[in-house]
Amino acid sequence: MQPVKLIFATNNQHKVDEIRSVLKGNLDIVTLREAGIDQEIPEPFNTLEENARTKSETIYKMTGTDCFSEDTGLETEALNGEPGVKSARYAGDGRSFDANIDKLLDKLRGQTNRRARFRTVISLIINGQETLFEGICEGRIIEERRGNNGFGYDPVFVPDGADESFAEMDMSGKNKFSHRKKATEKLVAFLNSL
Ligand code: ITT
Repeated sequence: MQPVKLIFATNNQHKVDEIRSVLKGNLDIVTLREAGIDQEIPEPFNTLEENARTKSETIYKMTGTDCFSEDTGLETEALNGEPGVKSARYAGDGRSFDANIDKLLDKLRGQTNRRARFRTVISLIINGQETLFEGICEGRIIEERRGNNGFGYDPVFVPDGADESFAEMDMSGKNKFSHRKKATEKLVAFLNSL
């Protein structure tokens, strides 16, 4: 069987590495860079779903090739879901992981409710038809950074059932809990059912 070819509409290499680590067999992921597309896709909306859809629709219209994108947010209970859909630019347009974590830790200082979750929404377009998949990882925000692996908010997020932060785990460790892995597995199951 020919591998299914899909463009992954992202400019985030960490996401590509994580999703490739979950995919096995008949799925050939081509990144935007590998497809020769050098474009920042706007994410203007207030929901992960709409932003994911915009990214995949933009690339589908541009290439005519089946594709998917994902939008992920970190949602904290004490801050009414912040940073949520604004996770990448929480501390400003510089998109600095460090500044974003500093802002989050500042806003949660003194808070006893540290509950948080990562939520990933994947938007898949096959033959012009969109399907959404969601993956959630529940956990908590710790008071100080721990670990150097991963990206984004990984140093301050400890998933339920673990003692280590995501940034203290290797990729297979993160995959035991990961929002992105859960959403990707749903995508794979859907493709296998076609
Ligand atoms: P795209 O090109 O795919 O849009 P992006 O980095 O802009 O890449 P998002 O809009 O989904 O991606 O931004 C989500 C931000 O949330 C991202 O920049 C990280 O700061 C953070 N994030 C996403 N997934 C994460 C994960 O698994 N662990 C830690 N932080 C994560």
